[in-house]
Amino acid sequence: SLPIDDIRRLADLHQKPRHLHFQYGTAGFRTIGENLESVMFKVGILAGLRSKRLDGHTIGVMVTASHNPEPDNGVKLVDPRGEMLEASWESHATALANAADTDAFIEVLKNLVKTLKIDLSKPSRVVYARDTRPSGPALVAALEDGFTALGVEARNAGVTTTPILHYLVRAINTKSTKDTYGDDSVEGYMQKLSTAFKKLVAGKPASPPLIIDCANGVGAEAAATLSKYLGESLPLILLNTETTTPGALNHACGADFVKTQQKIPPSLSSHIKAGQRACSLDGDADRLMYFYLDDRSQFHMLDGDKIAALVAAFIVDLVKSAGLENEVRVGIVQTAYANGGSTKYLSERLPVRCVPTGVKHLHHAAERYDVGVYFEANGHGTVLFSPETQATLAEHQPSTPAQSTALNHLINLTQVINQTVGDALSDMLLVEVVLAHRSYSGVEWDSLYVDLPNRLVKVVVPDRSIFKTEDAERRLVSPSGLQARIDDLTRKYEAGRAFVRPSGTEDVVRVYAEARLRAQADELAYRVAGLVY
Ligand code: NG1
Ligand code: ZN
Repeated sequence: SLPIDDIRRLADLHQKPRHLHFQYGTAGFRTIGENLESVMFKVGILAGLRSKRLDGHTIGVMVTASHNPEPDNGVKLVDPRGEMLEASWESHATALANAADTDAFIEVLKNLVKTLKIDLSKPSRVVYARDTRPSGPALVAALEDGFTALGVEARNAGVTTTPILHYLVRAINTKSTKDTYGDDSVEGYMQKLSTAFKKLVAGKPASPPLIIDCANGVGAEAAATLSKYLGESLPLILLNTETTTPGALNHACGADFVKTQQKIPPSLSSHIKAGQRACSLDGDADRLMYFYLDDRSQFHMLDGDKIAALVAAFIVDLVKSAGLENEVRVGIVQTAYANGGSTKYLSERLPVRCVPTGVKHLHHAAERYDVGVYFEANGHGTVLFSPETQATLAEHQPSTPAQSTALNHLINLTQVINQTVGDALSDMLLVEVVLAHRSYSGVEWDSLYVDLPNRLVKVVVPDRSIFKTEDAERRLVSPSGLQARIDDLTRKYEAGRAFVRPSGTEDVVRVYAEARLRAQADELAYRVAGLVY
């Protein structure tokens, strides 16, 4: 049975602040770090229960608030294959987090054990990590109390990136099996990525050093380690690596800044020269934005949509060259935020699906293709090779040297890509591989298609729950009549497209608009926002 005395004693130390309500949303629990202690303790216990439910397989816990401001923090669980927590458990997490006091919490726990048929005699194993936020150590201590309360075998992965934690979960759970994913250490991960990368770029002209804006976050440490493994194969210049300077994290830098401001982080301007490219990570290194300055020093952004277009076209060509076009179908998954220019370009070449915001939706849709490429416009994404496709690649007998080369490239791509979750550093290597193979600079990559000018605005409303959507969040069903008014407005703009949806991570409604001309996209966004307000 549950160790009630231990749970009660420790739960009393981590009381829920009375006035707060918590919600396990698209990014787990996320709010001001100071408010999260009780949640962390409970998540520690929940992770242990999930492990017991899954026969002692290792569950991951990541403490991060990604691209959000430094005072925020958050926590999410990672399932044994390195994927997001199964959706049905999100409501269990929410129920536990909102139990008002220790008695109520123990009641909810007992109910969960009963309804989920959890065998408490099973072992429970968890691996956990945090990003560089100042609130991290105290929150991790509360999490560890949760592990202690249930008697979880917990492994501390220290301060590391979200995608590395996902990798570790998968590597631990596949250790000494035929599906082994790599050595379960940061070094194992770096070794895996860099070995595959070096094979993929062998014989290509040396790349000029690549500037990485590390958002003053945990990506700085991971990138420094990766750089050692890459050596001459890809020289890196790391900027915004101030992980201990108060207030620096994600401040006027990082992938979210680049995407939302559509400009170069000021801290980079003196480092990047005309014609050069660079990239930005977010605060936990799972989002990646590229950009370059043209020869007139004009800024151009290469976002998740551009990455998807670059990578998908490359994989399609390799599949053809390997003689596998009848066996291996490549498809794309996007969200409503994908630029209309990218959707047009991609759908002329490949099957494209649109799904609601949130990695779990993208990931699951991508699993339905033989090779599923998914990227959010904000730079979060990866490529999934189905188990059948990986077997096909391993068994296929190429009939020409060209087929053999293409096949090896595909196999190496499965190694350089973090298939558990989007990983800025792995995605960066992937982009650099394609650029090297295509002999593209930023200019040629950018010219695959032209982005429609677009504008994203936030609207604070009294109650965002009245906004309900359909058609992958592209249309509103409630408040009634609002969608018709948005349609009327949108029709007036050439290539106009606009949609409204409630944010899953902030207490706001988001309005997105695009149109042929910059001024029109801005005007449409502000007029739609006016309808919402
Ligand atoms: P919300 O707040 O639901 O729009 C944001 C991002 C998502 C996704 C999640 C999870 C935008 C417009 N939205 O979601 O794409 O990354 O955070 O972190 O960028
Ligand atoms: Zn992130």
